[in-house]
Amino acid sequence: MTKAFLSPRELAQAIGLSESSLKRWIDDGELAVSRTAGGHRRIPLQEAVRFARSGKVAVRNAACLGLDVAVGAVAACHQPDDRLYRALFDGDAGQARALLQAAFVDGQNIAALCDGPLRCAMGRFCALLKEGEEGVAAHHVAVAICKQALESLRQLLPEPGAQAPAAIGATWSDDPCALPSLMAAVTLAECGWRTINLGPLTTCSVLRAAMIRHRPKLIWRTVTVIKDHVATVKHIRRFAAELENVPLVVAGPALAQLAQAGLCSSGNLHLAGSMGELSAFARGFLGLKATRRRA
Ligand code: B12
Repeated sequence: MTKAFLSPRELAQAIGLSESSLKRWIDDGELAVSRTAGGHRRIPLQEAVRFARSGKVAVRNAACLGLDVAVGAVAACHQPDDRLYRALFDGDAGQARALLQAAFVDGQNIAALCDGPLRCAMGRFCALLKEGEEGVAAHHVAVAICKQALESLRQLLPEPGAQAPAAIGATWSDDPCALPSLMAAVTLAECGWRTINLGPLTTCSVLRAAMIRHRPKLIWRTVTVIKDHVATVKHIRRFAAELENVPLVVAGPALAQLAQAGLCSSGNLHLAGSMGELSAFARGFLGLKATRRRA
């Protein structure tokens, strides 16, 4: 169970500083703290993690942050990481979460973790589909563990402010793959968006209902397993046209077949290849808005 707040002593131990040095960082405004009724400083976990990832200090003992990250990070690169794959295959949710949290606290961003180690590890499950129901069961266990780990990373992000723009997304209506849409939600949350993920098998009409309520500034759709490519291309184009100026980002392994059936980026429809691209697009979009407001 992670703690919501840390004392200056706990954070000082985690980053190998003296308590008095840490209090100086606090007094200089480098770290936001709240006070207990007795006037003692308390650091919200998300703020402690932000500080640890800022590059100004290095985490020496992440267990002091209340995270189970003592086993070493996975590299956010496109090399296969056997430890993550083994954890997913063995159903070891704690180990998978620990590997990913370690990489995150080390400074890796969510998009890089999704595009790198998570994608590589999940890709290795393909071969198991040939093994019938046992293979399918292994897929579901791995997906469930990845979902838990991603949710645990989301807990370490600062809460989006009241003014944060909303983004809504879901997988395509006949697509059962849960993970990419959750990845998009957590990637956008890291970029400062308030995200609502409707998950797999979501129709456009359900998405429309959510849009009326949450007024999103960005929509994402993931396309992993698509049955009718030609019909889906038509639906995506029609849906994008309905959204007018709201950008619609579509991505996933089925994109290649959809592109063959004539889908391409145009107007508010953006085809992406990775969470890194989504992150760059979402950050660019916010930067653009801020510049326009200043002008
Ligand atoms: C898990 C899985 C399943 C699970 C899903 C369980 C669940 N609850 O989610 C189950 C067992 C149900 C399943 C079933 C099937 N599957 Co399957 N499955 C996978 C597997 C192994 C992992 C999917 C996953 O989560 N990947 C993890 C993410 C990280 O990887 P990714 O999807 O590539 O996403 C990355 C990028 O593409 C991009 N991205 C993806 N979406 C989006 C969206 C946005 C907005 C953005 C910005 C970026 C982005 O960013 C991600 C991170 O880098 C993939 C293999 C693979 N390489 O992915 C096959 C795969 C998706 N399955 C496939 C197939 C064919 C099937 C079946 C049809 C097999 C069959 N013959 O029965 C069935 C379909 C079932 C159905 N009901 O329709 C194919 C799809 C081929 C295609 N579209 O071209 C794949 C790619 C395997 C393959 N190489 O053949 N599957």
